[in-house]
Amino acid sequence: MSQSSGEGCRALGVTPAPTDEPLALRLTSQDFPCLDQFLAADGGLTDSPVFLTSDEWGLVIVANEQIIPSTRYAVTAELAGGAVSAQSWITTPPWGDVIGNGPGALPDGNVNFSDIGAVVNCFKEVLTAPPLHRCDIWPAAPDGLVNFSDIGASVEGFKSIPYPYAGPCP
Ligand SMILES: [Ca+2]
Repeated sequence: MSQSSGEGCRALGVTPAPTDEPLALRLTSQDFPCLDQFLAADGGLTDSPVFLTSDEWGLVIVANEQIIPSTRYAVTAELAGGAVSAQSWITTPPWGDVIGNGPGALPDGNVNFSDIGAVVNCFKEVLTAPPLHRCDIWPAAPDGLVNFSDIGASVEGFKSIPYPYAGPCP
């Protein structure tokens, strides 16, 4: 079984179960039937399967325009030849949800001042700030930067303003 977590409202974390056989990781979503792609080693998405061992995969962070808040994704581990080894499901936390309750805690489904503060800490490069992929929530394709726009996005999430961008299906 691969383990998956909603690392952030714009990021998935995927860790394949230990196996000697190389496997590919396929990403789909019941919410968006057009999404059917494979993970690349760097967390990008590609149309062709990439076969790696679980050691080579490690923890893969997927953070791009296909990963949007409050959406249920499925990750399927596939062996060469097409056999399915395991499937796991992940639901991303709501728009603006960056951290949970306590140091290093994953998003908990509530968007409050702690989440805004966490993005501010990322912006200020405070040592205890969450990792970049949790704070980099703006724009549609996260740009690898945390700036006032990301802070503003977390404030919008806190105000329950809907996620502004299209999903994985144009
Ligand atoms: Ca950003």
